[in-house]
Amino acid sequence: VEASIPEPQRAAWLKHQVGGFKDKDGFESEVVRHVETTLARSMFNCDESAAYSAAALAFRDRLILEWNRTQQRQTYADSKRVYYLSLEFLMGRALDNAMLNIGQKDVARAGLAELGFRIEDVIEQEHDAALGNGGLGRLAACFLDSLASLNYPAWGYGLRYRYGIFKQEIIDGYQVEVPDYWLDFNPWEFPRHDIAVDIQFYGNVVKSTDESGKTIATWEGGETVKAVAYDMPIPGYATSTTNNLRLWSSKAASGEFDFQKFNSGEYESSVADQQRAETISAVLYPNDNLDRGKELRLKQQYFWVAASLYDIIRRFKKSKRPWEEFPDQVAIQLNDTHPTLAIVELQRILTDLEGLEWDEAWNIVTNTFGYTNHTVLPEALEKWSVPLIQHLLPRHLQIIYDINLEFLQTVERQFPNDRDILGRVSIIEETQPKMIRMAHLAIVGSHKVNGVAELHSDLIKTTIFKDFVEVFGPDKFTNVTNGITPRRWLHQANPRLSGLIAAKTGGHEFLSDLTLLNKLELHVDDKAFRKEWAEIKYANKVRLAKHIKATNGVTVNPSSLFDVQVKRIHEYKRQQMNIFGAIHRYLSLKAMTPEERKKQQPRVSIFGGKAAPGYWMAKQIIHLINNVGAVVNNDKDIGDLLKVIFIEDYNVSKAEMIIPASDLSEHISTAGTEASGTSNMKFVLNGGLIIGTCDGANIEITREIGENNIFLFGNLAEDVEDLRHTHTYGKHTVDPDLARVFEAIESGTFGNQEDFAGMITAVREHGDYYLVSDDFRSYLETHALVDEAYRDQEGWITKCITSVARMGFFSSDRCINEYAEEIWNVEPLKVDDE
Ligand code: NBG
Repeated sequence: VEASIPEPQRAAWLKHQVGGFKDKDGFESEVVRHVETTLARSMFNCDESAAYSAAALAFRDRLILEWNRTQQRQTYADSKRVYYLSLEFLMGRALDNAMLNIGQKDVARAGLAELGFRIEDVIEQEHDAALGNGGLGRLAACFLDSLASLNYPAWGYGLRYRYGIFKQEIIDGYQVEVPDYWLDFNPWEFPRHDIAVDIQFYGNVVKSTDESGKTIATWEGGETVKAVAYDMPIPGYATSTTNNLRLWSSKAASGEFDFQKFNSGEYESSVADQQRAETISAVLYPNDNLDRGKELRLKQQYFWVAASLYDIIRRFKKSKRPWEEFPDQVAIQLNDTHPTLAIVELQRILTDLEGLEWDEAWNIVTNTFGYTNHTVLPEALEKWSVPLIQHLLPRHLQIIYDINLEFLQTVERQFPNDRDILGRVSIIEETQPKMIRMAHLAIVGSHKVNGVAELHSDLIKTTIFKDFVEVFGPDKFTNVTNGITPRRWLHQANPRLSGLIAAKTGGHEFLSDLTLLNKLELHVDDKAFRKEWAEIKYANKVRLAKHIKATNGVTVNPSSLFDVQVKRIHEYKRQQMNIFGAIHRYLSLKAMTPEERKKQQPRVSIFGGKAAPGYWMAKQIIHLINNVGAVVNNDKDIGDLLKVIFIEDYNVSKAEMIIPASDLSEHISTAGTEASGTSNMKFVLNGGLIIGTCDGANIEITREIGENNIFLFGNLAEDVEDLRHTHTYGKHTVDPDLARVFEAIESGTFGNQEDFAGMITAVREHGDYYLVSDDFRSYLETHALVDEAYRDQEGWITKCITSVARMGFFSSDRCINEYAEEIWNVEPLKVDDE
């Protein structure tokens, strides 16, 4: 429907168009206006939370105007757009980011001060938007920032979960999950009640023949649920481009509730349909790197994918182009296999609804999609049971079978003498029940498949997707090493360091071109610069120490070496090895004379991260860390020499405080298991060093910053398989130092030994799948090297500065440009260009 204002009335519009605040005064009057009208408060009733709300609304108003201009410009230019489909967007807070990206933080600081508030306190009021689990979700958020900052016409599509990742509380050393209800007040979203799509589930397929004798399949009946759009503006840094993140919320298709039932007294069941529908987008599944195959999760995936495709196609149709031009106008990136049903849904729309021939449709589909793989862990690879898909999406199951049939026929022609390959590459796994391998479907339905770091991209080509390289050739598989946005992870998280770097590199240009950091190497010997560098690190550690005091009640000395491991708790990430190492350190210190102790490097071992609620071993690891802390932190012999801290509820905002305060961070996954890791990049960018395995992006970080600036240890990916074979199930001889640690745990030093039996058994009895014992010695030795290196403070600072100078490669801007050129074939489009 045409809804534009007729020419004669446009003058009135232009006259009254608002522009958003321009300066401090304008900002203040917007804040006061929002406090007094939008929030219905006054200067006698304005706390920090109200000040936050009003400041956020003032910025939101500005953003939405830029948003409108960007959308108008992109519609008018009608060039190719990118759609990033992700079930997770771990955005964190928006206000600070908005202020910095549009360059108005100083204005806001001064304005808020005049109105009686400290900007830092106001920023702290915001609840994190935590619609993700870990690295995968945060990567999507960094990508949105880069896409907007580089002026790419791009949209994110996701789900508007009512509950994001749970809030973690630590009670008596145990993790307790508390729901994260974050939508109470969210000024950053715009409900679009006019943009609603009906989504179908269940029902059955009816076949008929048309006049020409062609079979027509129609999907009929079943349940309908409404998808309502909520938009979040994504401001680019130092540009007018403000892109859109569209999140779908589920509602009952037929109004609020069933009035007939209500009137006839069936009050409860009258709301049941509504609740059933709203359940779809109610909650984020809290598993990281684990697939559980739940029906509701499949419903979420189809609901989101179908609504997004409907929206994308509606936009494409506005330009009245022929279908064959779809891949020239639309690039869709699948963030892991979660949105893979989009491949099937597009094929269904093109053939069943738009009447295209199968081959013509399939050509469009495969040229539209790109698939990013984020893990090789078998337990994380998605499979859906055939009966479940049959039940929920009967027509899609038929199409999947047809896709598979066509695919296997070409493979058979290609390898006529190899019967086994068919079974290995098939989209259907012939188990009981049969399973659909979503990664296989994603590969077959995309024109490019990429891994997220070099080692990972090589591994997928030589292990899990080996046969597909044979089938499609090597060019379909590529690598795009992950990156992070320097805006949030340096400028926002560490403003003083960002300022110092700006002073030495000629302004804040490096935030748009991170390779400019290399200018820092010229100043590595500059005394005053080094001094300020050290002071900034110290101040960041003081800030973290205050947080630890306030939340854990433990006093830590900011002069100690801060040794940090913050990430989701997972056996493959080996937090257990870290805490075993800390126990080893504790036992060694205890065994020393007071004289010997004086020579030791004081350390604070800092942990943080959530365990999936159903991941028993991960919860045991958290429990052990807390119990070790309770013993060590109160041991008078030890004092400042060792503290063990677990920081509750690790999230994006906590990361922004913790990362700038680290001296050493741990990225110690079993080689070959961590696809990339992205916090490793954040820590180095903030002037901290790494202890890590030769895994994921650690390898490329080493190549960029130099082997002398990183503490690598442990077995290599290529040796892991063989090592596992040497482990005898039932009686594995563990490293003697590790055995001493186990003895201490088993003698009850850290509480009831039975609470930790599982962690020990996994190593000693169950084959030590993650090679904790194999790597323990070299881990301890490398930590000894770290202590030695840290004692030489000047040498340490040189390593830190040099590393930061060489981190330019890890900007998500570089990463997004690679996707744009090698996978999407899209060009930037500046809002102000005519
Ligand atoms: C995660 C990997 C990380 C990687 C992020 C982003 C999944 C399935 N994978 O190593 O474990 O950094 O993806 O690519 O969450």
